[in-house]
Amino acid sequence: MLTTPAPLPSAQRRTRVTDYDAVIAGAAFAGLRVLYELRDRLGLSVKAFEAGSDVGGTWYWNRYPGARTDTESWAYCMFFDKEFYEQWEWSERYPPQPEVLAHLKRVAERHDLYKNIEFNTRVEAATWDEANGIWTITTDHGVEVTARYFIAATGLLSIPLEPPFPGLSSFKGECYLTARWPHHAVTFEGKRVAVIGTGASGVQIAPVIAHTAERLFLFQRTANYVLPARNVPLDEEWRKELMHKRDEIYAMSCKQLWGFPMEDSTTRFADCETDEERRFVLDRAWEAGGFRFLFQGFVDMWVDEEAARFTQEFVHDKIRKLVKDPETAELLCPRDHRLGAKRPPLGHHYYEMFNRENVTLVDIKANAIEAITPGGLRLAGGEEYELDMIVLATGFDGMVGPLISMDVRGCEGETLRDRLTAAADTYLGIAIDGFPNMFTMTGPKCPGGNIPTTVDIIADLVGKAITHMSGHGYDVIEAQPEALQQYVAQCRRMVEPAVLWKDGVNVRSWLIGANVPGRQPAPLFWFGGMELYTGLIRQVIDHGFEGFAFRSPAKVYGRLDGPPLEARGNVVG
Ligand code: NA7
Repeated sequence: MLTTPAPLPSAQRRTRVTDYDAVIAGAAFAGLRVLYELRDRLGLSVKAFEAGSDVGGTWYWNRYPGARTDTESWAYCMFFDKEFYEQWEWSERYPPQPEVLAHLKRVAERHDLYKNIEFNTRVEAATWDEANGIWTITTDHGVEVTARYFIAATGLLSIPLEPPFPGLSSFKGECYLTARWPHHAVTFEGKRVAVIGTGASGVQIAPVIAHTAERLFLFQRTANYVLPARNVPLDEEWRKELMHKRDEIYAMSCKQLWGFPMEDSTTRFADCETDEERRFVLDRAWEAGGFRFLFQGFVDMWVDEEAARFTQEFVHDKIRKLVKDPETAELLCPRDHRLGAKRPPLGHHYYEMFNRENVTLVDIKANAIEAITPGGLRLAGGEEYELDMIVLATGFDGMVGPLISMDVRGCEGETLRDRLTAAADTYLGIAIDGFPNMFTMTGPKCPGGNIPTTVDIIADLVGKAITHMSGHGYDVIEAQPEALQQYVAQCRRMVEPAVLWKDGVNVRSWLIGANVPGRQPAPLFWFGGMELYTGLIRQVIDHGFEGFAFRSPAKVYGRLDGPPLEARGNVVG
């Protein structure tokens, strides 16, 4: 494992120039997968930089109690290593954070990926040199390296939004961001705890806190549709059955709308003649647990007004049955948006939690948090809450944030920051015109849902594109602007008729970037389903990388016609 010296004051910084074929920013699912692709399958020299002290990304930082996947374990994994897939033993239907982290570490160990990763090191900048066809990548330690390819594997949800509450630093108690949960143990016993936010993070952590805290105040601005996860341990028989179905599970994931190995429903709302039949369809999906409710209910629920309304009332009825206090139940019923406008969290006895004596739901929709005070929190209406701890589960600058957190400069000095804040657009989620030889592993408009499936497909395409370049003697690959625009238009066309777009803007859905102050909402994902996307990728590859342009700059530095510079010990002081 390589280590980085402590940063020097800028005046004393020594610049160490090394050359790699590819530099990767990030070492989680995407970074590890693409590192394997480029180093082991293509034989390139690759360097990865990772801000954390170990692999994992989201699963490294979001180590809050209760954190676990919302995807079933048998699909939330590294598919590329079949032998490993068949050996790894998941304990539950939805594995907890430490298990996902262990899975990623084991993959990195098995393939000796650690030796190519420099930890505690953040990529700060990347600058394209058109004349020489190279990227210069600068880290927060002041180290500069050059590479032909720059791969941003910086994740979707790695940049938390700055909590907007005045007075936060004055708070005298403990304060934690779920997205930056500390490594030391945190106890809730006997404490008065506030959780702010009812997205997936708040919904996961709250029931765990409720278990031991003296009091839990859950501050809710927008009521969410919390679907029952129906988590269970995997018994030996089930596990064995799944372990041998890797190919089948992967193939199913590559077909399903959101990349999950499940059958999509073909039942239309109008197919059912009576409300009883409709309730039967939804009940079956509700009991199946997790995202099955989204995909195994009505196929037209996302676009049919009546289906969406019926589904909304169905969930309201469930909430009223689960939550004993009628006033709390009504507050928990989402009324300002239909299911599908926000990413629904999965609940692990979430609604049942409100039946505990020590839990209070605080509605802040019309009575916002005005300030954090030294002793707690104050609402605009003047109500004060005395607190020992505040947990902030207030969301992320999804997709765009991780990319614009680096100062990336492409052709003619154009910055990725300007480009993506103006329009969160890429070609296939992978490439952007004006930023040659750069690939984004989960760029805006990549397929959403099960990210391990997405990054597997994208890593494969990146590998094939680079192989294609070597075979044809090309030095530079770049998305064609027309192809990007066509792809973006297709993404928009698919979203505009959907509940996500119609209701999502008003309720600040992060899936369309509507939660980031000052940002113009836009679809952040390809919502056309995995089958269409994989078909598109096949077409791109079969047609000689349709939508990409290839060229050779006047002079190319570090051609791949000898051992990589690093192997030759070419370190320039
Ligand atoms: P989310 O889903 O973006 O949820 C953030 C929550 O924080 C949401 O309930 C927000 O309310 C709330 N929030 C944000 N700002 C405020 C302010 N100023 N006042 C009150 N409440 C606020 O983030 P998560 O981390 O839970 O989940 C993100 C993804 O991680 C998830 O979808 C999975 O893919 C994994 P709002 O709804 O905007 O009213």
